[in-house]
Amino acid sequence: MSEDRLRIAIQKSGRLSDGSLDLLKKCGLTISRGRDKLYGRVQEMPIDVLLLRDDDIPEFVADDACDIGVVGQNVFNEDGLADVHESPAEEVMSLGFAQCRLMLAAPKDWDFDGASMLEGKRIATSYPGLTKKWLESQGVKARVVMMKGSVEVAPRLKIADAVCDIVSTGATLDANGLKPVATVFDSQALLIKNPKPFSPAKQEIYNALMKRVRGVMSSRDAKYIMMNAPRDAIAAITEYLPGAEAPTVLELAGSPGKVAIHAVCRESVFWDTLEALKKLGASAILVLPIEKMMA
Ligand code: PRT
Ligand code: ZN
Repeated sequence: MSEDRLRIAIQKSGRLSDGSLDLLKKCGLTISRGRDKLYGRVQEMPIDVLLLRDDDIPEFVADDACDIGVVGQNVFNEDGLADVHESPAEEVMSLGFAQCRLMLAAPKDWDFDGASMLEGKRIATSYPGLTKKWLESQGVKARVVMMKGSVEVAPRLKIADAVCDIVSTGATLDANGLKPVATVFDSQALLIKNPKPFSPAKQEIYNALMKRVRGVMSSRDAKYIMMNAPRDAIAAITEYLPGAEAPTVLELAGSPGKVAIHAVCRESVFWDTLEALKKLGASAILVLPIEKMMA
């Protein structure tokens, strides 16, 4: 690996992999993977991709083995609380996928009425740092039992009274006779970077990539919306468009009282918005996806 290539760490296989690869793809990067499948080379830009266990990503990025990485905010913050890096990796931006919550869950038959119920109890978790921090913020003293996996079975095995685990749909908790009772931490995929300054060549690659990442992020929910509308409804319609900047207003040939309005909406456009626009006099409303965007 050359010094002048930007090294990106992503999860090899797991819940962050598809989102991470998809982001790189949307940035126009194709990765040719090495035979060991642990290393990939990007064809379009001087970038190398390292495919790792997610738990190793904060360390690889903090310790110069990689320049940037994609990891769950939960794993990053837990790693930060362990305080093992001289200069930890820095957060760059949230990436909007792999959303989940670290939640406190108790047996379904608990009549849970607040964190104080956990006083003196044993809580099994793979996230002892985040769990202890939350317990402290609640003023509760409980015993935290560290488990690397299968946390949800701890109460049944009498290893713990409750658990603090990652929840997405809640089906795993439910299948194990547990119910979520409090949110400890909200998480999603996070882009992190090495804290030290890059060489000028690397900084240039990083800047170019970030420009694309920001473009992908801002076009994710963005839509291009077009409609015809009465000229006197322009102000009301503009106000109604979600997250739109000044729209383009065009003359409609042969209809002096009407105009065409075109706008980029930065937030999702739902059916109720279209219905409201219609009530304001809009017709022939079209909502189109935006593939790429650059400010
Ligand atoms: O092998 P490697 O170490 O790389 O992967 P891993 O098994 O440690 O992690 P992985 O791939 O399971 O998760 C990677 C990251 O995805 C996590 O750190 C979170 O940031 C995020 N994420 C999003 C999740 C979930 N959703 C999720 N549902 N991580 C784990 N889960 C597990 C959870 O632990 C529980 O066992 O899924 C189960 C609950 O799911 P539901 O849908 O039943 O609630
Ligand atoms: Zn892991």
